[in-house]
Amino acid sequence: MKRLHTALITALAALALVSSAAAQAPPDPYTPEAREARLAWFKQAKYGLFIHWGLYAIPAGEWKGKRCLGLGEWIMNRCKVPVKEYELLTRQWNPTKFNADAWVQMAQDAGMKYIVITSKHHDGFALFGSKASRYNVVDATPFKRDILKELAAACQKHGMPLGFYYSQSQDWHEPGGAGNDWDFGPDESPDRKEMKDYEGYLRGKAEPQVRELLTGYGPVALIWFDTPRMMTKERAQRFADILRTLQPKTLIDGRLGAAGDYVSTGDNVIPSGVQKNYWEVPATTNHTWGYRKDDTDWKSPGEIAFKLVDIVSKGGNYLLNVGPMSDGIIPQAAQDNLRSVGRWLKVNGEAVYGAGASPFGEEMGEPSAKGTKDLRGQALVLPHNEWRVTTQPGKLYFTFFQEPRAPFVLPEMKNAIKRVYQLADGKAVEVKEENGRHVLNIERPILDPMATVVVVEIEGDKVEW
Ligand code: FHN
Repeated sequence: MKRLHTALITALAALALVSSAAAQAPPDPYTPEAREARLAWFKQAKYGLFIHWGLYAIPAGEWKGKRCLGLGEWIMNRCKVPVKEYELLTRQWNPTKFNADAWVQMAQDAGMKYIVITSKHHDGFALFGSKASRYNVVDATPFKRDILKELAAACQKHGMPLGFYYSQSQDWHEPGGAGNDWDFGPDESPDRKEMKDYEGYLRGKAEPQVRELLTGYGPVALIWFDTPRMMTKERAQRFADILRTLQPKTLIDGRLGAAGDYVSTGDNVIPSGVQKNYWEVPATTNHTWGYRKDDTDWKSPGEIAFKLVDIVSKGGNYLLNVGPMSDGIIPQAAQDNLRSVGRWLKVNGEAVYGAGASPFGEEMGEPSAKGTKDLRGQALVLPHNEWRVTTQPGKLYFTFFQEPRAPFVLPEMKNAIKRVYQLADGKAVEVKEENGRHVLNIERPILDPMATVVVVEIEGDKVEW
């Protein structure tokens, strides 16, 4: 009896130990619940500013007096500039007009809710002081200022989440990094054997630099990995583990090479319909990411507003890029266009921030009657761009990009309608019932020719059919 009693006490003590250890252990960042919690701010934010900035802003699309076609930040690759030559750009890096506060202020004026900046792009040059490689803004340039430190401080001051783009695979500066075949030969043999000391590069530069980003710059909202060449599951997992250990709340984008927290679509690729998973589209304001002096074909505020609402109505986030010039100034035309959208968002933001996807879908387009497939092999959808729907509990936001037909017949739903009004001025919109359908009489000319939001308040949280 006494033995049984002792055994019971020992078992209870062990149980208490285990449960107190469990209470103290940090929550497992790999659970679906932890992922969902990490994504809460992202789901709310919807619209972010991408910044591609680096040495490539100096040549700005031209090498030795010749235009070098392609993306501005790819100039080293496109014109096969040897490392030793490209490195010399560091001597010219002196962006005296760089002002982190002004950038964050611009993002805020634009209505953007997070910022992601290139901490190191494919050219291998780091915009932050790094012990892992001296090829960085502090150690290799006359400017010496840590761009990311200043931006992180400004973001903290303005309450703006900040994330870092990091090119984990391609590094054209390093013999072991992927992508530089003009100085260091091909990455892989024709039978796909690795030809470089890629492991050495990952362990000696990329992984330590990601650690530096997660330990020296306060809370990091996300790390935006890109072009996962030779990124095996095991290698990608090493990066994921660094993040989950150092900052378990930091999001991983969709281009690490193993499951991130959300899907990153192709550049400028907006899906044709609602997507279930969390997703984000990285997009340009002209046709390049890094600054090119010859690219002035800017998206208009109307185009940007349409894309933003279109993306939100399909359940995604819009990460829209600017490429600052080498003096630190974001091209004025891009700033102006973004600020115009920001003014629209000031009165219409309810239809965007934290808004859910459309419950309908017919407004987005129709599959080609010929059964044609697009470049990705998906059914080709002929888009309709007149209006989009986003949602909040009990509310449907109809955003019109063209003056709607009058009367405008609402899509079918069982819910009773409580109230209909224009979001920008609160003015009531007349609603009638005809043949069992709700019909709106929206005033003409339309209130805001760029985009007018009409709110339909319904009985119940969600649309019912
Ligand atoms: O090669 C990069 C490119 O320079 C740019 O950074 C974009 C942004 O999504 N990502 C890669 C191409 O998809």
